Amino acid sequence: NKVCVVGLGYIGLPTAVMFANHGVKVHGVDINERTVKLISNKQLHIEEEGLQEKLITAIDTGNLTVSTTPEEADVFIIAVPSPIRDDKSANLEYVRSATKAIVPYVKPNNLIILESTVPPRTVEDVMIPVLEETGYVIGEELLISHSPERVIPGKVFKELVQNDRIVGGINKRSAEATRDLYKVFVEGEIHLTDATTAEMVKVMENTYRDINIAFANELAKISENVGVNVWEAIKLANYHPRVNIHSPGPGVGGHCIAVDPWFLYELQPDLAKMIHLARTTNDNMPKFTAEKVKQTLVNKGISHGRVAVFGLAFKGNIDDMRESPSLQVLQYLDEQGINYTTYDPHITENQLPTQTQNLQEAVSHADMILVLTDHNEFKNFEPAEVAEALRTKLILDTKNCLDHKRWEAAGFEVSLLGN
Ligand code: SAJ
Repeated sequence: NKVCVVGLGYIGLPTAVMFANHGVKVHGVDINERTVKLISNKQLHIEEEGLQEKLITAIDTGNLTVSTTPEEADVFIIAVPSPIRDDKSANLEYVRSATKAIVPYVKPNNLIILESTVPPRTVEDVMIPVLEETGYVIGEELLISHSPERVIPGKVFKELVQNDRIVGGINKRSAEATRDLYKVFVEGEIHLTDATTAEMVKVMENTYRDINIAFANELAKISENVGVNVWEAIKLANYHPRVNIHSPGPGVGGHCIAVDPWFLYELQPDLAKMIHLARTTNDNMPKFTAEKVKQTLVNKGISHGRVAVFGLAFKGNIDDMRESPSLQVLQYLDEQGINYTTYDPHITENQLPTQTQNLQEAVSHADMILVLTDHNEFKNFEPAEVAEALRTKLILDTKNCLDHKRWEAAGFEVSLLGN
């Protein structure tokens, strides 16, 4: 078997490397020349635990080659972005163009798998019409399926192996061929269904999480007004065997949870009421957070404060700040006329004018530390190391990730989102 993986991002590259390190010949394709050059030099354009050494092995054994153009193969895996546009409609142009790009290389008996998360019916209505251009009989000569990726950034290699996998074929043969392929490294169960159901399942999973987080955020706001610590309350509620409330926070970022619910809304806006409300609730959290910053400063008699913002990535222990709620919090801080510096040990290139790689510089003359992501580095901080540099020792922990007793011992007044 030879596999051609189209799209070498957060999903495509780990997947390509996994197949290659299980003895499968893999050709990886990306339209970005810089990405291809880096990977062929065994260098990474993304951060993921374990990826570096696995990439080195994959290239050194000769099992993984990369270029900007597809090659003939037995299996094609498409793992390209499927974002939303400004008007929240699904942008399927990458899926369409990746499918078009493989058309000249496809041969009878090939299997084509879409891994990108897409609105239900995309395989049937977008991919199949493009693949019909090959002239091969769909479902007979060409097998097609959707096997949505379900791995979480930061734990990709563990989850690629251990998670159950959903495989939706356009027919039984397609589903079974896809299952046989992933069996090479998947230890979780592989569940077979049809392509449209698989698309629906994936979007449902992320929407479930979005709605649950929105619920937690609503509880956080209510708790603030009734004098309850929402974190304590959620922890206690979750001791119930049938309750699993997620955590509140400064917003929902990333390219999945904040995107996929819009796919369902676009399909059925009149029916997707709860989905829409949850999405807008979560989208309002950066504003709520910035207002809380302002209020906390005002309560201390500080009208034009300076804030040291800790965390730009969209969540803890990753290097990805695309669609990060932190960026929106900064925008609202600007609107409130609050000065800030930003510090994130995982974003090693300065991408913002306010960004510094120097912790002391970040906290120097600040009136507050605002924690927006739960990086391990923040949890392990020694408060005494920074305490002297601040003008006012306030800390607002929006992720409830710090050891508050230690910070209080160093003279800090600690506030929480949802308390
Ligand atoms: N967040 C909260 N509260 C929580 C959990 C998360 O505010 O209780 C925030 C995070 O801080 C972050 C955002 O939500 O800003 C999204 O983070 P996440 O950890 O929930 O999810 P992603 O986007 O990294 O990955 C999700 C996963 N989906 C599910 O857990 C159902 C992953 O398994 C998917 O593969 C991935 O989306 C994807 O690619 O679709």
